[in-house]
Amino acid sequence: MRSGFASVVGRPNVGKSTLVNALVGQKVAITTPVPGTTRHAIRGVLHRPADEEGGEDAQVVFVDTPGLHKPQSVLGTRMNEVAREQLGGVDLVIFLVDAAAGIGRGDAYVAGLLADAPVPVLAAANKVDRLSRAAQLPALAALDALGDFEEVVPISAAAGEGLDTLTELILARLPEGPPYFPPEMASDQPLERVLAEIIREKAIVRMREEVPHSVAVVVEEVGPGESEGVTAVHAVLYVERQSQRGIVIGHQGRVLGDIGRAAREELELVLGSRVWLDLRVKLMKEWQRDPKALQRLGY
Ligand SMILES: Nc1nc2c(ncn2[C@@H]2O[C@H](COP(=O)(O)OP(=O)(O)OP(=O)(O)O)[C@@H](O)[C@H]2O)c(=O)[nH]1
Ligand SMILES: [Mg+2]
Repeated sequence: MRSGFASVVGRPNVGKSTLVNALVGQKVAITTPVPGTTRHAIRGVLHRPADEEGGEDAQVVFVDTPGLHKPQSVLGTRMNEVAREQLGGVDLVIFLVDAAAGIGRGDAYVAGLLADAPVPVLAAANKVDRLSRAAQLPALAALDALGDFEEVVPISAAAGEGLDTLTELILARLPEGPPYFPPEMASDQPLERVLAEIIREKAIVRMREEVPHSVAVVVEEVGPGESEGVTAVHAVLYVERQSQRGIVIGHQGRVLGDIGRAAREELELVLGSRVWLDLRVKLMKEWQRDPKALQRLGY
């Protein structure tokens, strides 16, 4: 069988997590319109059995990474490190850009880092569903000019365009190898992390400006609830400043209530049971700038 690891890297918000979810065929990473959403390296596994026409079994472990950016906090620096660590120890790298937003300096910076990558790089221009065919060509040319890539392909992670082609290009570059994950595993993330990320996603999309970046979620306990068939999830949503507490809770607790309801719906799907969500808001002053706090929060 063929198997291997493929990292997805790029500047924030280009659609890396959306792409990994689409390639894996299920949600393994949260996605939001806010740049800087992904904070960990998240492995998502595509299990592909040999098809009828022959071929062989394959397993691709995609690695979603934080967007590479100019850091403004210890967290930002840590996120960049996490992404850069995933340029090594993999079989290939997928360099993703947002073709609809235009290819710019942030992309050129990432391309510069990839120039030293010891593995083949496939470049993909994402979000082409937002571009006319005529507008795709200059975008692809601009991407091609950024480096020495094995291939440059147009895709839409959200609309599913070009993903079969991209998958074939990836599979063709994987070595013979063993399966790295058992067939039932789609992600390497521990359950508590998966649940915390879902809650964070629901919070981020209800926040503005700097608040999404100040939110961290820790799931402290998952266990049987008080009534039969209910799972109790105890979670803490951390903010950095006293003023953010009020924003997250909202007038008469409405914002927190909305976050909790949206999160609970998805937690129930993941856990396959009814969920009682105990979600508390706590202040951890300036945690983004505090290495000890980062460690406590799992970053
Ligand atoms: N129109 C369109 N939108 C897309 C596409 N792919 C992703 N998006 C949107 O782009 C936004 C960012 O997507 P993410 O997948 O979270 O981006 P990311 O690169 O993982 O971002 P960070 O984790 O912040 O670095 C979301 O609103 C997605 O819905 C696409 O192919 N077409
Ligand atoms: Mg992401």
